[in-house]
Amino acid sequence: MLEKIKSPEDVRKLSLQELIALAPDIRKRIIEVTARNGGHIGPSLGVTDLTIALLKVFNPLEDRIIWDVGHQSYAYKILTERNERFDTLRQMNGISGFNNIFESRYDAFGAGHSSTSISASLGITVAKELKNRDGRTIAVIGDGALTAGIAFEALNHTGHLHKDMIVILNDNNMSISKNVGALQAYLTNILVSRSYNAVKAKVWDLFQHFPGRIKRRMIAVAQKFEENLINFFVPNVIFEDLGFKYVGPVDGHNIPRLVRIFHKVKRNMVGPVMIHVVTKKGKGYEFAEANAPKFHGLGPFEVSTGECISKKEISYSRFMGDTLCRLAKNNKKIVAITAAMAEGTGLVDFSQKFPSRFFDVGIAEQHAVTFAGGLAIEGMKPFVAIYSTFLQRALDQVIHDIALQKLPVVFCLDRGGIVGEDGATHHGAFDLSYLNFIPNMIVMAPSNAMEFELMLKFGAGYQDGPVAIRYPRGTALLCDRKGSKLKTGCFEIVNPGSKLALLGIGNAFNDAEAIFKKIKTDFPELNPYLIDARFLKPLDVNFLFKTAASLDLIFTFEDNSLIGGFGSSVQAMLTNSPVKVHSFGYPDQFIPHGSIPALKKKFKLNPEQIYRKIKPILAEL
Ligand SMILES: Cc1ncc(C[n+]2csc(CCOP(=O)(O)OP(=O)(O)O)c2C)c(N)n1
Repeated sequence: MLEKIKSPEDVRKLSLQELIALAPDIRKRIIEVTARNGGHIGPSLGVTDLTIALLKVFNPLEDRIIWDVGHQSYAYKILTERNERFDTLRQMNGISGFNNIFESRYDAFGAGHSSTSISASLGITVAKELKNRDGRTIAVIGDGALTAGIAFEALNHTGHLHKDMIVILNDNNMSISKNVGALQAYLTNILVSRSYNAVKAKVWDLFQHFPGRIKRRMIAVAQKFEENLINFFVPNVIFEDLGFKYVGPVDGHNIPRLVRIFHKVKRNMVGPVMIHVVTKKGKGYEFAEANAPKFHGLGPFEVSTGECISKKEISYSRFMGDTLCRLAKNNKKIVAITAAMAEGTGLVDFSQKFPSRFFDVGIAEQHAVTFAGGLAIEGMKPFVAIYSTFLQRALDQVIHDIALQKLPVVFCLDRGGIVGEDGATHHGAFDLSYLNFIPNMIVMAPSNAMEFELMLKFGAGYQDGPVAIRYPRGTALLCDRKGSKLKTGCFEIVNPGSKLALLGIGNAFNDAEAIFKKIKTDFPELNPYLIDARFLKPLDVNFLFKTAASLDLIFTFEDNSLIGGFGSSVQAMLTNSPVKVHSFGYPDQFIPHGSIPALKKKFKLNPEQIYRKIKPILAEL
C-alpha cells in the first residue's frame, strides 16, 4: 500500500479498507528505520492510525495539523512526501526527528519542546480568520504534554476566544514514564467511568447472543450510539466548562470510527472542539507495547528482540542518580525533582529508594524550579534534574524565585553541550550563557565522573545560594587523575606551565587535554598550562589576573555557544592585559541534527581540526 502513496492527496482517495491496510506498512517502515537510526518509535507507532484518519479527512496544506513536540510525527512525515528520505531520519542533512517548517511545507509549526501546539494553533486560527482564509486548524497534543503550564494557558485563551479550532488529545496514559498529576487521574476516570463501562459491558454481552450478520450490524449501530451515549455517563465538565465541545473518548486505533468523527466535527463545528482519542504507545510492535518508557525514544536496536545495540556503559545521568542516592542516604534533607524525565535524568533508582523524597512534577519545568524554591526555603536540599535545553523554559523562575533569594537549590543540567541526533531543539548549547549572567549563581561543569562526584557533594553541602552543574550526554568518563579538593571559583591546574595556557570547561576539557598532548609531542620546548576550569562562575580571578595576564596566549574550550559563555568571560576579564585569547565553541547559529562526531567535524571543533588550526600560531610562539 505504502508504495502507492506519494502525497496526502493519495491518502484522501483511499477507501476505509485501504486505509486500514496502509497502517501495518507504515508501522513496518517506522520500526525498520528507527531500529537503524534510533528515534521516537513508541509515540509514532501509537498515532499511526490517528495520522491516517486525519489525512483522510483534512488537507494539511489548507488545514493545519500541529503536532505537539513532533516526536510522534513519523507516520505524518512518511505520508507527507518524505517517505523516500525517511531512511535519513535524524542523520546529518537528513529528515529531522521533529517537525520543522524548513523541512517541509506540510510541517505547520516547528517543535521539539512540548506543550506549544494549542498556543500555536490558536495563533494560526486567528491569523486565518483575520486574512479571511478557510481551513481547519488541528492541534494534536499528548496527555503528558497537557501537564505543562503553557498548555493550560492556551486552553484558557482558546475557550475565551471561542474560535473554530480542533484539539485532539492523544491520551495513552503515558508521558515518557507513566503520566502524573490530577488531570491524568481525571482522564483515567473518564476512561474507566464505572457506570459507562457497566452499561457498555451489558450491551456487548447482549449482542453475543445474536447470529453473525445481525450481530455485526447491531455492533455497528451500537458504536454510533455509543459516541452519543457516552456523554451521558462521562464526567466531561472540565473541557466543556473551559468552552470546548468535548467528543470522546474515541478508540484511536479504529480508523473508520476516527474518520467518521473527524468528518462530523469538520462539518458541524462551532467554536473549539476537544476530541479525546485513546491510543496505545508502541502499538503494533510487541516490545514497544510491553515497555513504553524504553521505546519512547532510544538508540539503534535489534528488531527481532527489541534489544539496544549500544554498549551498556554508565551514563552521566545514571552516575548522577547513583551518587544522589548515596548522598541522600545520609542527608535526609535531599529531595530530587524531575519534570517528566525520571529515566532520562537517571532518577528511577532514587524514586524507588526514596519515594517520599522524589517528585515527578510532569512536563512543568517552571513549576519544578519554584517548587524546589519552596522546599529550599523550608530547609530542604532540592536537586532539580532537568535537561539543559528544557531549563531554558524556566529561566525566569531560576532568576526570580531561586537566585534572587539565594536559595540553596542544586540544578543538575543533563545533556549540556550538543546532544546529536535530536538536533537544534535539544542541544544544550546555551546553558553556560544563560546561567552566566545570573547573580548569586555558582556554575560548574565536570570534565569526568570523579569531578562530577566532587561537584555533586559540593552542591549538597553548599547553603549560600543556588548551584548549577552541567554535564554532557553519554558515557561518564572515568579518569585516573585525582582532582584536588573543590574550592569555589578555583580552576584545577592539571599541568603548570608558561607562556601558553589551554583552559577547558566541562567535557571540552578533554579536547583541551588531547590538544595538550599533541603540543607536547610536536613542540617539546613548549610547556603549556593545562587547566580544568571546573567553574564558569565564579571564574578563577586569582589565576586570570595573576598568572594568565602574564602569558602570551590562552586557548579556551567549551561545548557551548561562544556568545556569553566561558571564553567570552575569560576574554572580558583579560581585556586590559596583553595576553591574546582564542576561544573555541559553537558559533551564533542553531546547531542541526547529526551524530556528535559529525557535528563537531562540521563546526571544525574536533581536537584534530582545532590543533591543525592553532599549529601555525604555536610555531610562531
Ligand atoms: C519542555 C519539554 N520538557 C520535556 C520534554 C521531553 N519529552 C518529550 S516527549 C515527552 C512526553 C510527552 O508525553 P505525551 O505528550 O503524552 O506524548 P507521548 O510521548 O505519550 O505520545 C517528554 C517529557 C520536552 N520535549 N519538552
